[in-house]
Amino acid sequence: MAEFTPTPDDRFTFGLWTVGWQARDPFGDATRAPLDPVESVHRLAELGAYGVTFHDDDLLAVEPDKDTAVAAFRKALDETGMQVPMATTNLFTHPIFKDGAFTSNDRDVRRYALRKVLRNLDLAASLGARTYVCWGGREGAESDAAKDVRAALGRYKEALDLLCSYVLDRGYDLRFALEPKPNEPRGDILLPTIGHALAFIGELEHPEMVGLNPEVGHEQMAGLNFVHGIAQALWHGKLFHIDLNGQHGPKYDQDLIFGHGDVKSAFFLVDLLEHGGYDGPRHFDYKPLRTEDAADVWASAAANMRTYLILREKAKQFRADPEVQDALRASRVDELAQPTLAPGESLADLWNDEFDPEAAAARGYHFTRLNQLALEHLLGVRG
Ligand code: GLT
Ligand code: MN
Ligand code: MN
Repeated sequence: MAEFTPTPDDRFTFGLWTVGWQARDPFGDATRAPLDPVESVHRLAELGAYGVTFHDDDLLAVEPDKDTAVAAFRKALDETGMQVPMATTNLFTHPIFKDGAFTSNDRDVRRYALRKVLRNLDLAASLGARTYVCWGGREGAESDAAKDVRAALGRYKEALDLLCSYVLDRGYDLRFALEPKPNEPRGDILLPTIGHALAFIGELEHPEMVGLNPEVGHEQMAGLNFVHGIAQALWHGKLFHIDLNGQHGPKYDQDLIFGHGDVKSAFFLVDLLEHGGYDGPRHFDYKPLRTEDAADVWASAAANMRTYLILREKAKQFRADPEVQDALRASRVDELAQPTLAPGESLADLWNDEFDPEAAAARGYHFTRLNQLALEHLLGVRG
């Protein structure tokens, strides 16, 4: 259906490492050939995407010379009008980072990691990126004896403070977004959840320059409610960017297509993003299944965007349905926005309430009706 055909106005973006994933896993070799980033830019543009994102090393997938690779990438961007709203550094593939980058026990490695980020920050800024993601997949440990976590957090803060001061010195229009993940590849990763990362940001020298890039599957791996996490990130003004994908509960990081995991959570997530004030790119960080061939990769990229658009339409219909509006009122969802004390009231005024706790306790909230209405919209039997 044409209404579910993406356009750049929808601001869908993809990491080069997503469609370019060769499907190597801990048990098996690659099932797909390397993909030229130039081809990815063109194919994604044809599918209606708005932009691409990249790690420094992603640009070298088929062309080993950095200058040549960057020139070809820039040309593809110019030819297609594709944007680069976000960039990041690969601080996890090379064996040098086996004990982490910013928090490696080896000081020389920490210094090398900073240089690797600085180099790519210049490139990111020159391509117009506004967000710089830090996913610390190798920042962690397998043994509690191996890592002094308090010292590691000190080094993590030191790295971010230095990177912020560099961006300020250069006058770049860039902000950092931390991406939490509980585990994998490390046994335990530092800043494992949205909540841990938010608390950490409060300790930084430039907290206003650092926010979050939460990923659906990373919170769900920890059994957490992603929609609640995103709502809290929005409440703190810290949802700088988002990684959309799918996950079936607490297990290894599946990076499924958006909506191919917990579809009900995906529905409420789209509802929140569309009606909750997030105006950044809708970035897909997924992996085409290892079983898929080169052509299937593009079908999977299209599926992410189509699923988002379908859910966006469903969320709109849900909000517009008079029965849903009635159910929301009956459940008093809107009453929560009302401050508990009226303007001018003080705690002393609470004593004037005439209130029957037993009668209030007996009243139902009718949440079942609301949930069933959401489910029926999602299943396509309403609207
Ligand atoms: C890696 C990871 C993702 C991060 C990427 C950004 S790299 O693919 O699994 O979740 O977003 O560094
Ligand atoms: Mn991610
Ligand atoms: Mn992931």
